[in-house]
Amino acid sequence: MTGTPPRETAAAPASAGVVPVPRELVAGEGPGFGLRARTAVSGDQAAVSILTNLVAARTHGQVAIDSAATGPGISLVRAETGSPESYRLVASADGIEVTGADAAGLFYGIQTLVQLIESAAAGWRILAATITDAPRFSYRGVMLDVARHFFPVDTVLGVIDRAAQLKLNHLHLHLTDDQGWRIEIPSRPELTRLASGTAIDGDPGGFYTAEDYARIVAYAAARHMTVVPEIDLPGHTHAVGLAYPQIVHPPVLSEHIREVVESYGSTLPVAGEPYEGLAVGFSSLRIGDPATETFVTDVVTDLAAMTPGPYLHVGGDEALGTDPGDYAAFVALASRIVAATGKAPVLWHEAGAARDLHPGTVGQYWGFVAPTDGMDEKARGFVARGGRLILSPADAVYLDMKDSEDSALGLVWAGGPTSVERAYAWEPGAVLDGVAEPDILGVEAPLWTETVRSADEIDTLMFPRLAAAAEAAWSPATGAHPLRTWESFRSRIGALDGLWSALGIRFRRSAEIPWS
Ligand code: TNX
Repeated sequence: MTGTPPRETAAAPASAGVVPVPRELVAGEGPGFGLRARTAVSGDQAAVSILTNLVAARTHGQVAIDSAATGPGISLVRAETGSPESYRLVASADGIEVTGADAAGLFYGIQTLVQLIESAAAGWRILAATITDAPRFSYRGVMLDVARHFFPVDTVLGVIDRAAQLKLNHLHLHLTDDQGWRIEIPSRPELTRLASGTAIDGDPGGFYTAEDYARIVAYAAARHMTVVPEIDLPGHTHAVGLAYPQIVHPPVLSEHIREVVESYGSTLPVAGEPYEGLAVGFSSLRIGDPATETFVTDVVTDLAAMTPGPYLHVGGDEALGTDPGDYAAFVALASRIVAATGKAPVLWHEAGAARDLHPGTVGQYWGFVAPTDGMDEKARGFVARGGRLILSPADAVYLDMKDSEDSALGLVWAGGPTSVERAYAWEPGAVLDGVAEPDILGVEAPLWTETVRSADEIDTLMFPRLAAAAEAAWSPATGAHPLRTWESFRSRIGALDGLWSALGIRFRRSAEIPWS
């Protein structure tokens, strides 16, 4: 640790429920700020309304934040100076001041403030503290797979609220897969008309209209979150074949695929029929066919026009049904098609081995914390071409891994069930040799939904492990901060019980956490 050593100690009460842990936190003296039934507020209007809603929820309607109230209160200020997304919070018995460098910084300061609310004998109070905070990485993501199972818009909005509260700022939507195409593409209406109706195990399908998608994007933006849409190519495209059979190969039913299908107790995919099983890697676009290139251009161009954020993800994972040479040529082509729309292409790490990727293409690493099978080498390929990496180590941050052996929800392929401790105990800077801090764009926790059917099940798998990913994405590196430890994290998470319950999050009370 360089510079001023943080004065916080593990025992300091004001760190109680602050997750992710802030850069610097100094616990104040005394009982903190007592919230009155009507507590005065002043400052930025958008921020006031966010705070008002959160405080009402947290205090079960007992405290109203009110600009017309008098007495000591809360001031919310946008400084318009300082590093992006940073904030400073000073809470004492006399009042509270939250100063954001920008609107996002102020939003994050409010999230911290709400985590400092405690119920005491004398009523609700905010712990005394001085906090100076800024993120480590600019990309802090969560991914929701809406292809294996489809989730209504309101469920997606709930995920945005839950992630934003942990200072995550990107929502990656996995919009297409073998089981369904979930986003209206105006120039290709057959995709949603013919390929969106079903999901895994005969569950209902669905898709987002362009209007639905715009609503998700706007709701996310109001919470300082950028939507990253993913169209998974050239594998994971069985559903495309329901709409455009001429550009998709019949399923490649290798021995491997037969084994995978069998292990899931599913049936084999059949060309032209909706696929309701779990197996992956059997489908592929026909590479080199001009009709395929036109298709990709149409889809990417429409999606880019619908997406204000800078990124567009074109998949590239597990293309076992595609010839390796064709694969390399295709991902390079797809990266150029994305770049031509002005967006930054993002691809899963497999594509990093392709020579002609568009320079600057972002890679998403989903290997293990200790890389196997040359996956790290592929990830380094992006950096060699001027791109940066999003880290999603599967054995740490894959939210769809079972959280315990006996859980009915989730899968186990990434090293078996993932404990909260395993989700926490990894350091982004230590996963890939030869990848330096500036090469890391950020951290993202994906939730694949083969076994997930409802908003409650999403919560059960996301919480509390999403908070571990958020701390890896936001807080200083392990070893560079006294509270960046599992022991501190588990006690801070335990103190969030009241807030998460009040927000309606159906988190699982993992036995690893001292819930309070
Ligand atoms: C691997 S990780 C996949 C997905 C599955 C997931 C299940 C990656 C890029 N692909 O197709 O849903 O495992 O955990």
